Amino acid sequence: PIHFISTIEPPQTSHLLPTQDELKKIAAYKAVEFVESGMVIGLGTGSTATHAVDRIAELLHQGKLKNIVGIPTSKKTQEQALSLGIPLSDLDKHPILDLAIDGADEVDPYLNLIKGRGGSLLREKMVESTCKKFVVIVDETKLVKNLGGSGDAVPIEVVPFCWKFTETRLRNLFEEKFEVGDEILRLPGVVEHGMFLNMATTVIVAGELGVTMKHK
Ligand code: ABF
Repeated sequence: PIHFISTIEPPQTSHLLPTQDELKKIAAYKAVEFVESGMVIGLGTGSTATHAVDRIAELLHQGKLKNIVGIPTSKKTQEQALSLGIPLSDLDKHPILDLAIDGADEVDPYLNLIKGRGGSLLREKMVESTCKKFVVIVDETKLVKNLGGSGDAVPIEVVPFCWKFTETRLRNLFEEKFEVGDEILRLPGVVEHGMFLNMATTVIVAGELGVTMKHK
């Protein structure tokens, strides 16, 4: 069951209508309220997650958070976190995370996600499949009734070797069946797909009228 909590906080912005980036920042800041001192945190990737990384660093420098360890989900996030002085580690040393915060491309009513259109996907799935809480942060444009509802493709990561051949096999598979899930993964050459099913524990949605949290 999904529990909805409307926090009924209008976005705090300088002008009447918040920009999309301001909405992303609002969702990110709200998610960082879940971070506690001593936690091992998955640091997401993308234009929304970047605000969360900034905020974590800010709270660390203010002394409001202590002993945080971050596991970055991409090289880009790793560089950002390092430049901000967030201590980093990896899954070898920390196989279970307390929390991960990341954006998404689509969120359905059951908190299933499509991710990876920003380019990052495999590392995200590795990190976010082993955390106790996975908080997803989006602006309201990411909400869909059904995954794929935005009309954009599901990202699939493949190995570079003969990738066009793999692409053709994938297209044939999609033609044969309407619903393709982990079958994709059985195709040689495929590394991972961007459907994150049953992984998010909380989704924070920032919209023009306020912030909504959905918990699983
Ligand atoms: C990454 O960020 C990707 O999985 C997803 O494609 C994207 C969402 O990006 P943004 O927050 O920039 O819309 O986590």
